Amino acid sequence: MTDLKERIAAQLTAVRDRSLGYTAAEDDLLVRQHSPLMSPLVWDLAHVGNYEELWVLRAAAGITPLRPEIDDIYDAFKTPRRDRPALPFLRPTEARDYIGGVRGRVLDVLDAVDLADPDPLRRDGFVFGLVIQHEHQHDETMLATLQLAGRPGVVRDGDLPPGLSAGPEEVYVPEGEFLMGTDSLPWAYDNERPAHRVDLPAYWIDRLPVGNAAYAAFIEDGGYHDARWWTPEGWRWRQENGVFAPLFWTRDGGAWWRTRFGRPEPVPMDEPVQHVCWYEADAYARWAGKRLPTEAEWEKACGWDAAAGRARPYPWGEQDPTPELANLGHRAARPAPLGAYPGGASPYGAEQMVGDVWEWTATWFDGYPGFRAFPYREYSEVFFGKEYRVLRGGSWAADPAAVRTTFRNWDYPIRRQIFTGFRCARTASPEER
Ligand code: AVJ
Ligand code: FE
Repeated sequence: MTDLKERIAAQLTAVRDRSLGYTAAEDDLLVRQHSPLMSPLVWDLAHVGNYEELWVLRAAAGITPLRPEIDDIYDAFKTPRRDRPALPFLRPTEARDYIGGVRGRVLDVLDAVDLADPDPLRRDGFVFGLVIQHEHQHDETMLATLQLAGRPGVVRDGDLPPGLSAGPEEVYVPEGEFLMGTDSLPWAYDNERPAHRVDLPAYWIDRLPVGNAAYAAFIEDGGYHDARWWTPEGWRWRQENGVFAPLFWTRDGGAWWRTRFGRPEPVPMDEPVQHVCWYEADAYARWAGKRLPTEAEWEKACGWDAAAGRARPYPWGEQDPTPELANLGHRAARPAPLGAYPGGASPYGAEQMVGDVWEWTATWFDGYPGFRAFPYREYSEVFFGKEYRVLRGGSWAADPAAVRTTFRNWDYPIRRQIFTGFRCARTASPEER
């Protein structure tokens, strides 16, 4: 086997071990719905197998459908999440058998395939990258479900580096063009393409994500009770839902507590805030005298190397993420303290851009100029428009295989169960340029 094939095989195994680990639970936990926002866990599990069957076995390798009668059950567009409990989905044992059977054949296809074949599904193993990233994304979704279920102990609680770095509150990004998106990363999704020049005025962006201490100051300053800081839609959302703090936070006397995977603990004031929706992030930014960065501002601050005239795949460069560079890959069930990754800084000096928490941006999810759907419209194109806001950077529950400078995620502005925080930005004033 070639190096690439070995890497693909190892990644397929690693992501499947994680999926099976997170669903190594009693049947009842897996078939029940824990929130109308989420699928039953065993639906996610068989859905990743069905996706693998559709794309690797049928589309790329032309293999006859194994179980065509279940396709509709696992089509995310046929049944919204809240209605999935009523589907005749495979029960846990059957689901594990099914995805195991698919996986065996996928490995046979991998063995036989020519990764230099110009067919765009096969070239550079694109279709394997597609299913690996897809399964990682569902693992993150399953974790959000397990947290809503209050399930403790699902993620190991590994060590994370201490918050060490000192530096300015904001870093400066001078005016100028940069190259957004990519034409060259072989496993990039359609929505990351094509690379295109974007010219931005000078701006400041927070060196670090907004932390719990700063966010608590917003709450204590009455931020949730002052319509000035909120957009009209955000204010309506806040009032209708009676929200006064991030999801999973409660007040006990003078102290903030949070429930993390079913276990209450004092809110660690040195961690990035997470479980805030776009409206909350946007309101905080206005309160702080700033705004959310646009998606382009976020990407330039993350990866643009002006001296080299090139975008970096990660803020620190080409090297794959390591535990010293970023908090990715489910090392612990939480973001690392602010300032834990000075070595992971971007050329402009922004830290923790990748890992820890997804970061809300000001931008609606849309296609780049010249966008072409590949391999199917329902991955990204059907979500374009003014309904979803772009999230960037990946969380502690994202995997390195599905995070990079150009990687785009998106969600409704009301979503809070996802592992999401934010940082602020502001346009540089003329005197600052
Ligand atoms: C990119 C995370 C918004 O979970 O809906 C999973 C990823 N696409 N299966 C989602 C996805 C198809 C998607 N997000
Ligand atoms: Fe999916």
